[in-house]
Amino acid sequence: MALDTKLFIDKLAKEGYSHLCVVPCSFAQYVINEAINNPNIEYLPCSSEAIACSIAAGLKMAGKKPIVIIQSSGVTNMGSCITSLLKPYGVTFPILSSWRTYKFPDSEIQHEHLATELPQLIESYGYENVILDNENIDNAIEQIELCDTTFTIAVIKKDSFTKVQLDEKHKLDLSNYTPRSEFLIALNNLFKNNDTLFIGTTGNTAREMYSFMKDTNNFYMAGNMGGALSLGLGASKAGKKVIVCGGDAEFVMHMGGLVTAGRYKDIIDLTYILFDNESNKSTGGQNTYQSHIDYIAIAKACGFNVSENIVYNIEELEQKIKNTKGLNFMHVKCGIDDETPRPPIEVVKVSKFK
Ligand SMILES: Cc1ncc(C[n+]2csc(CCOP(=O)(O)OP(=O)(O)O)c2C)c(N)n1
Repeated sequence: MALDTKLFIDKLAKEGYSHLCVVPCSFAQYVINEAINNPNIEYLPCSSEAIACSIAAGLKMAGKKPIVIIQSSGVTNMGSCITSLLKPYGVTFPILSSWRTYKFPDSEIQHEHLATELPQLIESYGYENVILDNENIDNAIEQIELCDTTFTIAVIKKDSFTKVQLDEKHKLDLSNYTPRSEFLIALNNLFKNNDTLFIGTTGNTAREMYSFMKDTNNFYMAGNMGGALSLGLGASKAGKKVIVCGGDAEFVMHMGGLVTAGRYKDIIDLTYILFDNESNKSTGGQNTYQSHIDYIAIAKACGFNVSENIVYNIEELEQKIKNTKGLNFMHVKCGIDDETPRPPIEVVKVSKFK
């Protein structure tokens, strides 16, 4: 059984819920689609769960009725906001978290811990947890009302909502951009059997690297979304030449890492290639709604050497990536490839870089 997603959002809007502050999770894909489609509730995309939580607190404290929707891995990111703002100030609003499962030897090892420990984590914050009723919509709404007034987090199980497609007007058209696979193949050819360390970020970048960069020295970071640049900084401070292949949603999650990296710009060999497909491909293709930001200007302001122009084709990337030194940033616009398989657990679970 699954809840009727359109009815669910309609009922939330009727109860006066005004904003959905979201970091996407594939479990909530259809709720997100309907929130974007439905003009009676505002979809508020957030670059991290910590940010979603603080925005919702601000909305609630100013008289609105927000709801936060996130993935279980993001409950960790919200810890500071929960323990040092929501709890001490007595601010409540519904937080709906997916509950990602894990079964060995699935390579989504980022979910292994919370697959069993999520309730304990929530309880350690001083919150109750309830499993969102996915059979009775009125019960589900009642549970959300409870979360609005008490310290309770509602946990969403897989397949809890019926399918809803995005309305045509909200769909992205990336057909004019070169697919990311072609850029990755070019990198593979350039860095074949070279000891440059490639770090692939959570989301589809790492997955696609596994299919299209078979001959390079790759580390596939399945979780720790937003941490790739800083992981690369650590490795480059330890003497490695590093290229991070990132995504536009991953890039903004812990953007403070740019400030730290910039401090070491003269003594490291680190390049961040932002593969910007304007979407969260791996959680259902939701628009990241980041077209208002100038990635190149941000990196430049933090001390990175930047290619002043956005890269649209393979030749431009090849030219710019050759002989890079120091701290560099490239903004590559790319299209969407078909789904590729996840790297298997034995290539993901590596505790030391080659
Ligand atoms: C802390 C945290 N929040 C949310 C997620 C869920 N998540 C996994 S990948 C992803 C989006 C990645 O998008 P992007 O970086 O643009 O890469 P793409 O998949 O488009 O290649 C999200 C939101 C997560 N893994 N961790």
